[in-house]
Amino acid sequence: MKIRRVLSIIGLQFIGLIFCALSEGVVNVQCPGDIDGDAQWTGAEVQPPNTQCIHLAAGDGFVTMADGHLQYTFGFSEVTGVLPEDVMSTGMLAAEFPGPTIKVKEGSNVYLTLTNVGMIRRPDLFDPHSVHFHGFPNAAPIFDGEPMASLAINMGSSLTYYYQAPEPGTYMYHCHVEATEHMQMGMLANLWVTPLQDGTTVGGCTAQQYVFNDGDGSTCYDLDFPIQLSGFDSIFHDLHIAVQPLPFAMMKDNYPMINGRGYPDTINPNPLSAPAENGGIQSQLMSSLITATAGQKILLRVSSLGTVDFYTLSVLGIPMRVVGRDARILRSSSGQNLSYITNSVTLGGGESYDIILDTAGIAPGTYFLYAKDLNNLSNNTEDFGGMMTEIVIL
Ligand SMILES: [Cu+2]
Repeated sequence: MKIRRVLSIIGLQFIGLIFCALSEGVVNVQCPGDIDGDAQWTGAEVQPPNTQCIHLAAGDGFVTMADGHLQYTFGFSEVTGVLPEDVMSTGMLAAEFPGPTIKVKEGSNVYLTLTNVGMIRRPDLFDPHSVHFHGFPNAAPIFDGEPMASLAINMGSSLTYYYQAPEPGTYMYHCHVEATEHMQMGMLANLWVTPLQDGTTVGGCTAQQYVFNDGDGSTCYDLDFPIQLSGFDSIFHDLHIAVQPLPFAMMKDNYPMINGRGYPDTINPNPLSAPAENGGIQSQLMSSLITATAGQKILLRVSSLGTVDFYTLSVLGIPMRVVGRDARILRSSSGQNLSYITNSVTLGGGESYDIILDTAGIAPGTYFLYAKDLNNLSNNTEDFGGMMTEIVIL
């Protein structure tokens, strides 16, 4: 009894120390030309050419599954534009799922600051976090985010990653600290690099948007949509918030999702309602509803950051042309176009596909994009859900 009391006092002091440390956290943002540290250029601040700044927070939060089940999460949140003194309070319990989409231009100098705001609902955890650009050609391993070969960021600390964006395509990013746990808990997001060819007319592409520097307009598109696949194992998440041992070897996803939601939440065009446990912060911002006018070319930027399963995706009624894979254009070494039409693609974790749906000649109506493995079309025990969304052709 005595020992338990001593331990609980030590525990309380420890938690107190953590919160003192967090409130004293100094947020340092490196962004050339930005004087007030909000990672934006306003007033007299001058943006250097080809420079992009981003500020993310890493912490915890809550999301709601399509059947109403609440899940505790870790995640990234957007704090670009927030003054340094407000970043800790803004980022706490604000984890988004998926995290904010990063869209950068080929050739840009990118300064990404990550601030670890701590896990407020698990104050016993003092996990660092990192940003890992998956499949991305980093010039130096120091900014790779893989914690054994580079840096990870402790609670109350910030680090500015620097990247040049040399290769256009569809990438993804995630935290690489204790990756199985932190990725399963929701530290996942989309990362896109747009090509220098954008803004020019090549091969009659009036939209002037391309997946790659194709030289012939063959990867031209009118609209692009994120399709990020992942799954939650609700037992793992429930044990996490209950401060219980985590059964890594038993991990089994029972909530398959697109962009952090199961059907029919995928077709809700708005952010989902904020869970009360988040204090009114919306955490599932990304809709997967795809709307286009007949004749437009839709680019699906498909990526998987599932930690358990492979997923097979299909679109009914519209041919899927695969033009890129893992952020590389499908071309032979002699320049031959190797794109192909299919009716399904299968992705393991960390893989991406660039798929163009040409809706010329497609009758207006509602089409489905869905996982062909039927066990992924459910929200745990609720049927007709999971990894599915709708494509509305007007
Ligand atoms: Cu992490």
